Amino acid sequence: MTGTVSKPTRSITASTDLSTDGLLTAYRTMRTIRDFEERVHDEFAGGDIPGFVHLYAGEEASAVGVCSHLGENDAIASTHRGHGHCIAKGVDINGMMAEIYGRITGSCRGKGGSMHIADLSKGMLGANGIVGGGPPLICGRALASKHKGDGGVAVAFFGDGASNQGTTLESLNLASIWNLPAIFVAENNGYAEATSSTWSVATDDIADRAAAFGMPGVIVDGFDFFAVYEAAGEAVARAREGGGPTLIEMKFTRYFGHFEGDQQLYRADEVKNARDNLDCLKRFRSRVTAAEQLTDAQLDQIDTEVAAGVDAAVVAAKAAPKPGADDLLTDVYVSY
Ligand SMILES: Cc1ncc(C[n+]2csc(CCOP(=O)(O)OP(=O)(O)O)c2C)c(N)n1
Ligand SMILES: [Mg+2]
Repeated sequence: MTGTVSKPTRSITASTDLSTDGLLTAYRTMRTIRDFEERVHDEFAGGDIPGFVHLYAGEEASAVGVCSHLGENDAIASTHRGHGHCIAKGVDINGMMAEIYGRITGSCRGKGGSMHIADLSKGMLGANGIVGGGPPLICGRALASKHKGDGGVAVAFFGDGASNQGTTLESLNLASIWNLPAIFVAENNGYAEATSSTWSVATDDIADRAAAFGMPGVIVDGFDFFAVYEAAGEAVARAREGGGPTLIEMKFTRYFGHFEGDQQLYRADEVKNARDNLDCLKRFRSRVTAAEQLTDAQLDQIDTEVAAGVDAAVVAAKAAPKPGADDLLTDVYVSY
């Protein structure tokens, strides 16, 4: 089962500095990720989507709570479970859906698929099939920003499994000794494939490792958008002001299997409990309606608009052509 929380976990806080528009955008983005993922889950079962697909549903508050603080000058590196990070960083869902279907209209002209969606124009450095591949990338990006003095911050999202990779630990060390504007977001969903983090992670809390690298470490309830938003806001502000890196650990549950097709024989009813009692979208809705910041009608309207947008993305993706033989030798090298 998932790791025991041995320290206070940040949960819902008293207030937020988000405006009405900011709240609406955060909800719309989380809802877009959820609908996108639920739809890809259904479509994958139909057999038209090639390759491996790893879904992010359940973890939306992490991507959106962090990326709400980022702008065009900031960059993120993602994982094999990357759709949510892409959407939160502003990548177009039409291009993403087409990419997942392997169509020429895709974000990477249909040649990357689910695990390799990237959009450098949005500061989205790429989903990544290499577990632990993101942390070194953001050290490079953060170092570049530091040298250029452009105020940019770089964020790596990675899993509990990736937290054990040498690349991640080396990156934490580099970011600290170079005092980089870097943020390391450990998305602890309790499993690396079918292996429980209680078997694979030596400490109960990944955030504890921050002390070994001389940086702040914080544990956040990853189902709670507001707790994520607050913790990420502090980390981003510190990084921008030259205060160096932070390690943030999100604790939550993924709603689908490790990959589409996973029978999930290693877990029982934790998903039902999370969907019923912990879900980030439900909690966001109850909090903002109770505080009279937004109304159910406003949120319902977003639900309707998002569903239509995701539907249109699927229709367009299915209708688009696949790359042809002529496309085999294009996009092989990047021109600088
Ligand atoms: C370097 C490397 N080792 C192993 C794998 C196979 N692999 C793919 S995903 C995964 C588990 C990753 O778990 P975690 O980091 O917790 O991310 P999660 O899938 O839970 O989001 C593994 C071992 C890989 N892709 N790359
Ligand atoms: Mg994991």
